[in-house]
Amino acid sequence: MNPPWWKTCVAYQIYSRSFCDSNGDGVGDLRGIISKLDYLASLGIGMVWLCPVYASPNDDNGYDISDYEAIQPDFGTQEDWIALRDGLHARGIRLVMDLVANHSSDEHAWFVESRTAKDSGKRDWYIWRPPAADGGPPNDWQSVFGGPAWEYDAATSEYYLHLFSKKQPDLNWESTAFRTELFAMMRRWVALGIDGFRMDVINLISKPDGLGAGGNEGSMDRALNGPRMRDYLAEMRREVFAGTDLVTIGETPGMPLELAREVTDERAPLLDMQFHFEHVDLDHAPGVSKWDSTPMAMPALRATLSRWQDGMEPHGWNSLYLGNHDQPRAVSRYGDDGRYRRESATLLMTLLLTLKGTPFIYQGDEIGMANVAFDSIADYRDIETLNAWRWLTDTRGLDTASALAMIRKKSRDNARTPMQWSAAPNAGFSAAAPWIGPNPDYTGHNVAAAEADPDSVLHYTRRLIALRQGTPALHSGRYRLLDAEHPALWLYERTSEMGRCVVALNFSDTTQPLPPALAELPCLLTNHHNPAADTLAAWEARILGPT
Ligand code: TEU
Repeated sequence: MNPPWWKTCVAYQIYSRSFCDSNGDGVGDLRGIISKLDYLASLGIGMVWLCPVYASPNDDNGYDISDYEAIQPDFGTQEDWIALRDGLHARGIRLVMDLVANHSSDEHAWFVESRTAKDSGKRDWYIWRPPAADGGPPNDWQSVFGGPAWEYDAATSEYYLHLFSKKQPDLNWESTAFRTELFAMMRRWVALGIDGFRMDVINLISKPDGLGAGGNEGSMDRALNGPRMRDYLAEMRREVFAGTDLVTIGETPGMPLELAREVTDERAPLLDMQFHFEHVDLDHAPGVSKWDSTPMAMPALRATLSRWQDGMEPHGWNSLYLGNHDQPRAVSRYGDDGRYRRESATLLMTLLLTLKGTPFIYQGDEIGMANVAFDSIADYRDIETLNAWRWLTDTRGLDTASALAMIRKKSRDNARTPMQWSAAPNAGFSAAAPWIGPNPDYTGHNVAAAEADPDSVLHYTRRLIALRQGTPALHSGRYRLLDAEHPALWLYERTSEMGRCVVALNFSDTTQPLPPALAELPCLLTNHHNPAADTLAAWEARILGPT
């Protein structure tokens, strides 16, 4: 039996606001993406995940949706969206939309109605609770973006739950009427010819029993992987996806491996794949905050990803990513964005494209885009970053230089600066000043320069995707770590009935001897100009085989 399409293709994530602005308002849009369709096709990708383009007051850049079926005017019109869909499909690229259904915007008509009265018809579409005995919030949960997860609403003297910003009230999946309407809305998108959904924080949808009135104190983590999550996902699969070949991709922070394997089990899947967070949380100081960093060391990354590679066998399926719109840039975090920027960016791309699972390339990583170091907090835009700034400087009392250093390292805005198309003003992203400033390094690092340089990350990425597509061991072969202890080399093989490949990655800036058995294998691809058979140069990546 042939594997489903989403197991053999490479995905590309577009952060719509920052990809390409066609109409000179400083904000990326659908026509901008359409103007880059040939570029997308030239990469060899088979799927685009489009970050939210729905109507939104933009408190969280579109992850606060006020109408699930309207296109945000900043991005264009319904006709533009149809043109994008058709342009992708004409090039053999599937279109995956973002589904943000754990919460809506507080400006969504559902919430506007819900908050009017305790007996409103949509009251139970959101999570309302009376105040605690002291008049304060029902429990001690803190929101992901800082501050209490409950907001008092004077109209009805109750609190509503918001795990993210207070403009993102959590929807109540216990309401059958809500779920019925949600699934109908999803079916209308399916009827429009989409190829799947990436589902935002989909493991937060089932809240623990006894929520409110002092219940479930301790940590918001109690909202993860809740008691009825499986039931809701099974119902959604039945109601929306039965009989289709659409892909369902869960974003699931804090979902343990055992549960992820169960949820993506191909014999009875609730989701086809999911994004775990273990490797992107490795540099968060435990128990403090994501802003407090510990070093990102290769052996920990190797151990974590190897655990997921092995642990999802034999019936689960991994989504693979090293960066996205919420994370610092991969080359700055796991590589060396200074002296070895090209080498480490290509090495990381090799890793991403040779593990087992469906790889997601985040826009700009194919040209090695790096973190930005803005001069001042005034240059940052992200709600999480701005809230963190107040917390770091006010509550924790850090001086501005220390707080800025933390922000520069971890801000989500690192991934949200405009896509660097050329050395023209605004990185060729827009004719006007963009909504967020470009990374000043765009003059040297951009698509036009990369196209002209045969050694660029971009050309290497294309070669890598083509190699993966033509080498069955690289998409279906089992992963096996060859050396769990080496301090600098990550060596693994991918084996299938159709052959075996070995991947050798040097995560260091010194030359490393290659084990003799590997040195004899034919080289399929390397990111180095003059590979020596028995050594790996600094940040060299080599794919050997097939054998
Ligand atoms: O992210 C979920 C999530 O857990 C993030 O909040 C992430 O952990 C955080 O940014 C890192 O500190 C999704 C979306 O990808 C994100 O852009 C949204 O802000 C969030 O959900 C709320 O919809």
